[in-house]
Amino acid sequence: AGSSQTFVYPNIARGGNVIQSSLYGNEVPERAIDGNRASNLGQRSCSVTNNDLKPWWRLDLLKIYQINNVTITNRGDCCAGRINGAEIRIGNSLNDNDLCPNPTAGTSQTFVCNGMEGRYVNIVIPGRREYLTLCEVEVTGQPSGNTAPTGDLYHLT
Ligand SMILES: *[C@@H]1O[C@H](CO)[C@@H](O)[C@H](O)[C@H]1NC(C)=O
Ligand SMILES: [Ca+2]
Repeated sequence: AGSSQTFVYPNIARGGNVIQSSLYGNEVPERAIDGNRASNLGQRSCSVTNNDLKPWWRLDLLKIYQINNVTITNRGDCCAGRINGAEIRIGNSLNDNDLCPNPTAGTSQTFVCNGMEGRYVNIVIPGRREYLTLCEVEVTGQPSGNTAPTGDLYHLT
């Protein structure tokens, strides 16, 4: 355990793999799990998709966890409302996931998911064309007793 840890509970997002619906500029999905909450886009710590219909960002925790909290840091220098209506969906596959409370515009917000089980944490903006910007996504949880599904579940249709 690092002594410079900001949070009491380890941030399990740091060890995961990330992918998003598309790439805006150089704002790669890994920036949302770089351990840095800097929220000015110029600080190069935010992920951004293109102006996609239903943009999404997905974290693969590599095994199933019971997830306690998801803390999202929104962009701070502009455009805070773009995250309105975003959903946090947790589950073990792309088609089988459940909703944790919806993010709303603001700086850093914690959503309590109360032990929802899942290998994947999806952040999706349904129903409109939007840029999805995430300056940091932090996740706390414990490994579940269940076995993770195998195979590459990254392919969206
Ligand atoms: C979850 O978030 C709540 C509210 O911010 C906090 O009190 C609690 O310590 C957090 N728990 C974990 C496991 O991160
Ligand atoms: Ca970041």
